[in-house]
Order: sequence, then structure tokens, then C-alpha cells
Amino acid sequence: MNTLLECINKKNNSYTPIWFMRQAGRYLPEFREIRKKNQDFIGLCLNTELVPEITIQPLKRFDIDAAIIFSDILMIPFGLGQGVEFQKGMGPKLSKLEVEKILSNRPVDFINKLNPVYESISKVKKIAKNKAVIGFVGAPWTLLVYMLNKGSPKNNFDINNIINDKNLVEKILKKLEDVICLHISKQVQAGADVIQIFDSWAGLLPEKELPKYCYKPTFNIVKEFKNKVPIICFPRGIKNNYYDFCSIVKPDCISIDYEVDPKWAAKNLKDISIQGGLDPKILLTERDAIGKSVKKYLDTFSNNHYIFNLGHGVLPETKPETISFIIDTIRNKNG
Ligand code: 1CP
Repeated sequence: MNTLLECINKKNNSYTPIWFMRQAGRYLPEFREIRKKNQDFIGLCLNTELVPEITIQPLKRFDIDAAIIFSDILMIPFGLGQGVEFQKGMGPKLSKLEVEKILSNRPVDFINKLNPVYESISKVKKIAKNKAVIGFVGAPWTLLVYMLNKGSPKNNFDINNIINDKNLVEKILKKLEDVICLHISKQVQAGADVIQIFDSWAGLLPEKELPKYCYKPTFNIVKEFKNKVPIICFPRGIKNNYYDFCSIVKPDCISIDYEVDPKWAAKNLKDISIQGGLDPKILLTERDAIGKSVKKYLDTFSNNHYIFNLGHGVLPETKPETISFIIDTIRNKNG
């Protein structure tokens, strides 16, 4: 059994597994080199030579416990036939949502379109033998937001525009649940040991809407994979509702964001392994502050089953040496 699975299954808390959200990506010069020559981001995610190479890049540099497949949560809208483009510095742009086309999409066509992703996972699994291979999906709510908003909700977002047509939203959410389950099954079949569900925009939901748009659809997916593959959930931005999330959704591991007070989490999120938390912005500060923050998370979770990670993805401005420093600190090489 590998270190990440041991921790998630609460078999061992004497060792802290480490990986980083967005560990492959723009902060690594070797990634930027490949990206420069591959302007089409979706095409890059479907390249079965380059995806394994990019996925393995951080494992070559760092003593980490897992490989997360280089892909994107927006591969699902793409697989359903919605156009997805990434323009430089603009974030993702999605084409108009053709509801009938999406709803009538056949699993066989979806799988054919995304087959290179599964092929890349099989290759990574062969290369990273003693590491956990992490597959991932976006949660139904977060995917719905991108699909209806046709881009990032970062700058222009009005929840009423998203949920005003309740009937339409219900149909799309159901379709997303099905296709997310399909995408997870295929990733597991290809060799993924763990699946992470990113609900990056759960925090946009008013508290009273969380059960309907976040807990319930995610629960339906987690339930489908109980005792088949461990699922890590990352419902970013839901504050103290992490407690309700864990009681209702019952994931195998909960990834906390940087707004969650680690002491609160260590005390209140019982009977579940906990991942992450450290603010990625801390990695842009002085070593002294970084070391102290890392130790704070380790100390706070010393009685939990804890996976070290950040409270969101590694920022592009992060120095790769900072990642090495954090790993050394955890492995106690700095005294
Ligand atoms: O070079 C570039 O401009 C591409 C940048 C990039 C990268 C490196 C994008 C576009 N996606 C990725 C890879 C990616 N995306 C991974 C790789 C595996 C790893 O972690 O190493 C993962 C897990 C994702 C997941 C993802 N994509 C999320 C969930 C995690 C999160 O950050 O909250 C989200 C929201 C996306 C959408 C997306 N894709 C890319 C960008 C820039 C975004 C965010 C857009 C926004 O701001 O709304």
C-alpha cells in the first residue's frame, strides 16, 4: 500500500504524505518550456507523450508522494461538445451552451474524445510505480458555473443568472453527475489510485443553497465510488460549513482551503483524514515565515491523519526552491 492511501485509510499517522495542488504547471520552467511550444491547451491535455512527461516533472524535482495527472476540470465540458479555449492571460472561454446537444451526448462519444487522458494515466501509472496516481474531476456545481457563465466567475458573476432557470439547472446537474461518474470510472480503470473532486467555486453559493448545489450532487458521486476508490473533496470557500459537508457527503478525505482555521478543523473534522490548508501566498514570503507556517499545520494536525498540501494551487510566481524547502522542513531535514 502506498503512503497516500495509508493516510487516507487512516492506517498510519507517523508519516506525513506530501503533494501540491497544481504541482505541475506554470511555476516550473520545464513546464513553461513545453507550454510555449504548445499554444493549444486542450490539445496539450490530449497529448499522450507530453501529459505523462509534464505529470512526472514535479516528481523528478521533489520528494513527493503523489502524481496528479496533468489535465483540466474543463475537459468535461469539452468532452460534452462545448467549445473550450484558453487565451493567454484571459482564462478559459467557453462557447455557447447548446443544452440539447449536451443532454443527448452519448457516453461512447465522450469516452472517445477523452480517451487520450486515460491512456496518459496508464502511462503515468507505469512510470510512477511506487507513488499514488491522482485523477480528478470538477464538482457538478463548479462545472455548471463555467458552462453557464462561459468563463471564469472570478470577475463577472451573478448567481441569479446561473440558477434562475431551475428546470434547466436540474437537467444539466444530473447530466454532469453521470458524466463525472463516467470520467472517474475511466480514470480508475486506467490506473488512478485516488480521485480528487474540485469544487473550486462552492464558496459562491449562499449558505442556504449549499445542500442543493454542492452537498447533494457531490454526495451522489461519492456514494457511487464508496469502497471502490478513495475520494478527496475540496469544497473551496464554504467556511465552517466544512463540518456539514463532511457529515453529509462523507468523502474519504477532506481538503481544506486557506480560509479554514486549522485548529477548528483538527477539532471538528473528526474521523476523516484531512489535507492541505496552507495559504499559497505564504510561499511568496520569507523562508522564516514559510517554515513557521508549515510547522503550524504539522503541529496542529499531529493527532489527525494529515496529508500536507496547500489551501489552493501553487501560484505561478512561486520559486521551485520554496517547494523543496517546504518538503525538507516536513521531512525534518532543517532541524
Ligand atoms: O499555461 C497555462 O496558461 C495553463 C494554466 C493551467 C494549468 C497548468 C490551466 C488552465 N490548467 C492547468 C492544469 C490543471 N488544472 C491541473 C493540473 C494538475 C496539477 O495540479 O498539477 C489541475 C488539477 C487543474 C484543475 C482546475 N482547472 C481547477 C481546479 C483547481 C483550482 O485551481 O481551483 C480549475 C478551477 C480549473 C480551471 C482552469 N484551468 C486553467 C485555469 C487558468 C483555470 C482557472 C480559471 C479561473 O480563474 O477561473
